[in-house]
Amino acid sequence: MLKYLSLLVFCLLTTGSLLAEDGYRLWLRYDRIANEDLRTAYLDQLRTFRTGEVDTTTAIMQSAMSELRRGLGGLLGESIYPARAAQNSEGASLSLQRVGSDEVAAEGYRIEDADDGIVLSASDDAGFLYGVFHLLRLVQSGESLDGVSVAEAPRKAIRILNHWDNLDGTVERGYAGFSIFEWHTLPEIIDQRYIDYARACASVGINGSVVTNVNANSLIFRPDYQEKAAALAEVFRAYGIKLYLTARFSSPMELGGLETADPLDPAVKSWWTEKVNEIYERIPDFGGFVVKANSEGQPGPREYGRSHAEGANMLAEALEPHGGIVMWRAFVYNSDPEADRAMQAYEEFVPLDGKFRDNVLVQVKNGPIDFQPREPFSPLFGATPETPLLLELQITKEYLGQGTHLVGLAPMFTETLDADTYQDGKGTTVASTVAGLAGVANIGTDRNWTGHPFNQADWYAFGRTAWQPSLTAKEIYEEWATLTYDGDESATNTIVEMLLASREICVNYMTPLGLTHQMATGHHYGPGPWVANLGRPEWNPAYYNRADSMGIGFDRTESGSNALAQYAPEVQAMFADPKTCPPEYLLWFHHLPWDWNMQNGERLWDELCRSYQEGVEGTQWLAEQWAGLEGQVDSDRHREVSQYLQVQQREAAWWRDASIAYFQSLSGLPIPAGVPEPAHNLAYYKSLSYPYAPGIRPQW
Ligand code: BDP
Repeated sequence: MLKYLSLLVFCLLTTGSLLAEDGYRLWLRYDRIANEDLRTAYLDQLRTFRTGEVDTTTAIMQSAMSELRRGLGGLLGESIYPARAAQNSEGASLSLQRVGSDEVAAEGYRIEDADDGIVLSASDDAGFLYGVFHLLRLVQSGESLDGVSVAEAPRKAIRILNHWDNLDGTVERGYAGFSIFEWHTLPEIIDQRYIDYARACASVGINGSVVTNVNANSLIFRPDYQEKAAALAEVFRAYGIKLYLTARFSSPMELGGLETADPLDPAVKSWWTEKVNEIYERIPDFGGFVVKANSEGQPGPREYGRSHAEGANMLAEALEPHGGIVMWRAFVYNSDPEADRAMQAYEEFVPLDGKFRDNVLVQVKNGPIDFQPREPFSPLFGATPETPLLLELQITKEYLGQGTHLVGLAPMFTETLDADTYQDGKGTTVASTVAGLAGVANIGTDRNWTGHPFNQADWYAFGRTAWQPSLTAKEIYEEWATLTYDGDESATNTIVEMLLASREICVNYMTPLGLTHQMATGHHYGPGPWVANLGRPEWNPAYYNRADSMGIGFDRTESGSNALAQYAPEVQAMFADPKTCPPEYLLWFHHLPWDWNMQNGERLWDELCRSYQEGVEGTQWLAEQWAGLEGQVDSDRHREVSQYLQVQQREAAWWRDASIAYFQSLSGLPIPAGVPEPAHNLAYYKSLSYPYAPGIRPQW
């Protein structure tokens, strides 16, 4: 009996870390280091710490010190303590050192292996906090600290999450449960989640959080809601994160009882000024507003014949004395059937360049349309030299299978950031043109925060790219996979390869060769390339694919909408000729006959069909890779991801079959060898409805 019991204990001890892992800790998993030599080496260097002249009583320093103790305590398996309390304070010790901002920039830090131990230097509290997270990351990933020399500072000042969270707890385009912000129980109840959320954000350098939806509700400005927001701001403050709110342009009417929200009306101006003053009384470091105006039914200055600049400036003027900013979204388009939606943001905002106040930033989605699996970069980047821009990325996967598909977004983020706009000569990358990054959060009340366990990697990747846009997707995923799973090097490599390949796989089974916006109505889940009956032309997939019996694609060259002319001449040259246009953008810029000869010698129709098939095969490959990791990653998350991969395989085949069935009904061409016939006829795919996507009310 005793023998079996000890066997059981042995098994539990040896496999313990491969069992129960619910994902709540994200990448901040501070389990004791298994390699004893390594653990002892770290202990020798980090068992004690000295804070010297650094004031550790501020809120941020308290967070930094508590994370340091928690992290090292867990990883080293022993508590760390101040050097002066040590029995023998002679040994090496971690030292914190405050230096001038000429030595280390704001929010930056240095970690060095000096003569008397590891030194963490920073010129401000946030720098120490970020430095602590970096140090923990090194230890957690088993990197030796001998001779360590790290010098980091964020490349972008604004690194902000946009939560599309409603006051009723639902999340617009959220696939991980409900909002983590409990307006019901705030301000009294400070959920541990708020603190852990702030820790996770700070650990990847995120320094701002917009806690309300861009489709805004004026109620957030009522004093009771402000109290609630102030309680969140206090939690965030201790982690270097500023709280921001979305401002509904018509708030002076809805909340203030005014008859207008005209930005030039003195009563409107003073309503906002008072409101802003009120907010700053409660939240002295309030960050400012995000505004979606005159877009998809949201109110805005255009209703009063005023420009976006006049609207933004009115709010900016109220915020300016307090140091607040306005992030005014460029996501605007109208329903003119003749217009090319891809051109509208540029047309609206480029003429306003130079007209915005200094504390206004224009927030631009990565592509000219709307968070598609692939879009070229928005032509606005680099086109407004007088107006600082923010790059808006969607971390939640509205158009990429939502919470159920494994699609790593880092390659998409870096593809945009690295794109050369040529606006100021060669090398004017999107990254170099923007003042910061905003990411639409994918976080909810699910135990693991993001639903699909791999969606955590997108939150991680957003923070890391915002901090340092030159990081490659591979570097980011290596970090994330090492911190998040316990596998050996080959397991980590497999996870990294899966993530790196997954986005292209998704593009292939959803919208290959530059197709875009082919998703079904409303919820954007699943294929609907035939949809042509929606109220506004540019909401219809058929508007984007323009497929008929002759060909497919959207002509954005001179012979078509000429959207291409919005780009610099070098970019135009890259895309203008269908014979040389990179295939991934071909049907974005060109309308071509079905039998068009691709650069690789394939007929366009055949290449299209094969691309869908490649995507489906890619999902099979993902599943095989993951199956091979059984026993190498903890069983809970292994099982969960396996289930999701089955869904993804099934739905990739649905995308392929539905799309091919529809396009074949137009092209009339045979399906090429190697690509299976659709499992059902077109009528079947058209008949499918999908009433389950979050936010959709199931109908009888
Ligand atoms: C679209 C979403 C919609 C958002 C909108 C936006 O479908 O829910 O409100 O973007 O960014 O992609 O404002």
